[in-house]
Amino acid sequence: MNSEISIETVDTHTGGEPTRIVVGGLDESTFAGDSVREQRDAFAETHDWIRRLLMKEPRGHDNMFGAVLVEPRRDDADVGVFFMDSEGYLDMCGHGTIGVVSALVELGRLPALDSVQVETPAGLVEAAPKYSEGGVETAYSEGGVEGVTIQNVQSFVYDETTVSVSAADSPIHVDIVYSGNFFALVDSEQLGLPVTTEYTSDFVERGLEIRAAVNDKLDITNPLTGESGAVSISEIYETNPDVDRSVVVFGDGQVDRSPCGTGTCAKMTLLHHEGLLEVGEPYPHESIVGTRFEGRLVDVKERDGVTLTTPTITGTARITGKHTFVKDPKDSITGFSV
Ligand code: PYC
Repeated sequence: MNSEISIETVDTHTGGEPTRIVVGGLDESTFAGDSVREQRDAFAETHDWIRRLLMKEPRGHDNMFGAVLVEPRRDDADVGVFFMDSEGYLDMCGHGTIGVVSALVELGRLPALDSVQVETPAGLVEAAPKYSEGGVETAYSEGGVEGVTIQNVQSFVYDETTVSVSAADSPIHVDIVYSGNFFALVDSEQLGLPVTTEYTSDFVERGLEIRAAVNDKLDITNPLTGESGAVSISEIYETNPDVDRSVVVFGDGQVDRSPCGTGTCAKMTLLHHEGLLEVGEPYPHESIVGTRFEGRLVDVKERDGVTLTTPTITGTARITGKHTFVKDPKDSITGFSV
């Protein structure tokens, strides 16, 4: 068969959320840059049709998520990776990083290190795989990776605002938090909806509305980098006596099946800001489908008037398949949504 491409992927899910990881078939010299961020921007400029091909129908679906493995540019990094979704690209992804590190170690493509340094568009993230034999934590095990703990980039509460959304009688309160991506966090009580899958389509509508309203209202500048930014993800959360739950909406209206790694970091950063979470305190966090991450803040410090948290999350990813994606030159369909 004649094909314009031959792209190798390893697919994983982390707490139910997919990551289609591109591990071969792309010529990196065609999207060059001095950092993974620059490589991602070059890819977006010239190879966005590959994102659409892999993320959208008929090869993907509206809730597909992807990661592209690249040579890191930083000397202190072991792996470089950038992330993509149904709409575009995210600077950082927790579930995706857990998926990438688990898959690479499981497949023997990365030595079984205690700690893997991952260069992402948001900065350097540390990933620590955990192994176990018979339920007991061990050093490297043939049995494979049991979980991965990610130490995310430093995170902070950026601002708060109010926006009007169609289903609420009065404007709702939104907290804006950075944790590798800018999040709009909203208490689900304000929308009068419990975080259950019965209301998924309502959450998608509200989540997209909230993101658009905040981005219309605020000009966001990251105080650490001076770069302008925008909210890319809405997180609608429910506070419970046993375990907090959230529904996370991003991309073209996709819903994270995992508790969202960067979303868990954003929520912990907000809770610390409100005096409700101490450094070192475990924070279990549940997704709308009931899967969990265990979060923890490991440090808090002030820099230039900004309170910076260092969040960690632990989750488990499993490999679901390996693919070779092709595109017949006679095939005019390269990715669509319905
Ligand atoms: O796990 O950080 C995450 C994430 C972002 C978007 C989807 N998942």
